[in-house]
Amino acid sequence: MIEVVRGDITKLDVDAIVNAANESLLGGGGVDGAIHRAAGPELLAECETLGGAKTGQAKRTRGHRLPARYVVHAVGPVWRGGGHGEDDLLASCYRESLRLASDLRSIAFPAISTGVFAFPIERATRIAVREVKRFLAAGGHSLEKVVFCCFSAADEAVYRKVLAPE
Ligand code: AR6
Repeated sequence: MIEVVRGDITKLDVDAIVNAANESLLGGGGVDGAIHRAAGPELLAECETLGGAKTGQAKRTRGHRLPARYVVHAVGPVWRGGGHGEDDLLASCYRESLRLASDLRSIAFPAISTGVFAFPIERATRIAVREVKRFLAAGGHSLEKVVFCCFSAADEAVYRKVLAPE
């Protein structure tokens, strides 16, 4: 049910991909830039109707020119040392994204906040894995597959380590 893949999330044939966005929801660099480039200008036009989102929140749009039917735009926290609610805000991103995809069968996540926003990768991965496992176990959704899409081999190794049975 949980898979780890390495590559470009914009290429994945899943019902929804999650975007690591910022509060404007109007695009940026990193995975956000890649998703907007691949989805086409129709995605930005739809995002302009959303009125942004607060850190820890998520909003859903269509996928436009992406293989994925939907994009869930989640706003992760900027890492400020760990004492500013970063863990809870990141956990909230995963929960909100999963809730917005609970009518779908498959969703793929990037490593939210671990790029430009500088959240430590292993700490972020433990939160991501915990929230996904809890959500899947709680039921009340139609998800059959959750993909963690890693951009680097180093990130992939962290996900595989965190997901490995004890
Ligand atoms: N597919 C999968 N993962 C990717 C891709 C891709 N095509 N491109 C980058 N990554 P970041 P953040 C990985 O910086 O830290 C933007 O400007 C990347 O290697 O994209 O949440 C937004 O607009 C890293 O592992 O997101 C915000 O302002 C992960 O995606 C801000 O950056 C997240 O890195 C958000 O920062």
